[in-house]
Amino acid sequence: MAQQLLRLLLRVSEKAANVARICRQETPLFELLVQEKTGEDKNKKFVRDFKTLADVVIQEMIRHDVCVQFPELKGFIHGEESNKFDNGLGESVLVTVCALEEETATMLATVLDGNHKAASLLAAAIHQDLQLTDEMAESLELPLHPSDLALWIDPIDATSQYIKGQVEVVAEGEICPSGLQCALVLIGAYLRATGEPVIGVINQPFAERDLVSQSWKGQHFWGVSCGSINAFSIPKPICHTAEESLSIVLSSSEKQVVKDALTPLCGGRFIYAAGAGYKTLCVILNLADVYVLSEGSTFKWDSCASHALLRAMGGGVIDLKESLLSFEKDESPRELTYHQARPGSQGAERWANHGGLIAYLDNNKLKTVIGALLGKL
Ligand code: 2IP
Ligand code: CA
Repeated sequence: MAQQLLRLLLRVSEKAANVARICRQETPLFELLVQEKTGEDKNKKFVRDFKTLADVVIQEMIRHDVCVQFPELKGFIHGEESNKFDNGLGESVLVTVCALEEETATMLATVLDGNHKAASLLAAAIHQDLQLTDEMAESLELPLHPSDLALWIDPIDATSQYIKGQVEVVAEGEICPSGLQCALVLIGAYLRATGEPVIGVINQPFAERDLVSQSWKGQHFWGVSCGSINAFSIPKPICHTAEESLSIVLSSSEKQVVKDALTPLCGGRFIYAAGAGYKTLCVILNLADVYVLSEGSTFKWDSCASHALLRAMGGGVIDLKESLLSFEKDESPRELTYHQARPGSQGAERWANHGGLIAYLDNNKLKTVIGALLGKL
């Protein structure tokens, strides 16, 4: 049943976070991560670049571990990355996680241009048997069958922040505008039939740094929304204040016309942060009221996990353009769905959230924001 799936997703998200941390902590991997390959060197190597490989490896590890326990999900686990790597000589290799650590290390060494040290370190992290205890998740019973579900994985959201590795120091309860804290592992499950997001797991590998050892501690969040069951693990109580001014989190690249339309709602005091996943997490943690994005620059894997969490908490993520149209017709806002590719689009664009989005917890605040954007986009 799906409660076992939730527990497994929590475990694999922790393994994924661990791989992300190890790639920054272990010198042979870190050197590859920050190395920029240019010119001839870039074309000769098997690896397009190591940061892509780190993403792919995490995605394939999640796919492998989930399929071992839930074979019915085979073919229904989708992610941001393709696991096919090409070199300039027309050769290609499929990056897969093998049954044995040694086999995975051998496969990785071929894409890492014979770097056995890096390959072994990575394979060890992938095959680690990591446990994660979450009492609330363990006591939950879910009326869902894994064979009705499919997954979207974003192995590392805000990859550029992950590579740059900047450390932002902010007070507790404040939003990080950028830095390692914005990098997240996102795993969302949706219903194959309707595309409704039902289980969300978010793991933040770099949540807190120990000042003495300089090592990072992560944190994770989950939410489940199916039928009458709405459960979530959010450490802080949610307090919906009746404040008049809204706190709105935006991408630093948001359009001026959108900011102008929203200025009366927040006095122009916008909050900017990196990462689509992280901005949505800010709404989940009640650090912001809404995340507004007018562009189609996010994808199903960016929003599925946090959407399930927000639904569990009474909020959601809507398609902005469609919801503006339905608002005019006095209809309810349109929630994003996850099962259908956009007809006529190619590649990743098929899975873009084309109409932009608004992530929200409070319905009234959502309506206020839609009202302010009406006729402005
Ligand atoms: C990206 C990443 C970017 C974000 C974009 C996501 O995912 O999170 O930071 O842009 O929407 O798709 P912005 O920070 O302007 O919101 P990835 O890093 O996985 O490509
Ligand atoms: Ca992403």
